[in-house]
Amino acid sequence: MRRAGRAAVVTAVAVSLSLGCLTACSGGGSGTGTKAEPRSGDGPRLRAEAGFVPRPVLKDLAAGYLTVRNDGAAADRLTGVSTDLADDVTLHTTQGERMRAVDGLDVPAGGELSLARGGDHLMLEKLDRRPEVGEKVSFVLHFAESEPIEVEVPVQPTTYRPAE
Ligand SMILES: [Cu+2]
Repeated sequence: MRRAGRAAVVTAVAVSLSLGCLTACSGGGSGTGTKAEPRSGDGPRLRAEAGFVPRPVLKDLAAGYLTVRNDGAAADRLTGVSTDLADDVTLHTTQGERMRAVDGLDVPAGGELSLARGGDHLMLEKLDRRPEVGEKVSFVLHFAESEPIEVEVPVQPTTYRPAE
């Protein structure tokens, strides 16, 4: 019985910690709408950098590319993405000629996750519409550790490649 009691206390602490995080997250959204400051120096510190969506050829499938930089001391992991353009967004990796869905993509400490043609990318399915070149698509990136990041990327011509 004692043992069970202690386990229950540990669980309660874990729950209150995660509730604290939830409160902090939703509190952060009521400010100016810019991204929240990192909570401490030892965690991941992420920012999303300009990406793009090539104008899809069909209405049912599009790709998304962007870079997530991590200036923090801990790694994080992109675990999901949402957008109002499409019902489904999956994370894809490319192996040889084949794409494969994965449940997360690592953002290394002091490094970056680069989503680019021929490599890891976002796969958008069941689009609401076929977006025009110049239109902005907004993504919300969800991470294992960090708060979600919202990023807007432009629609580029279908065969566009960024200059490197
Ligand atoms: Cu794909």
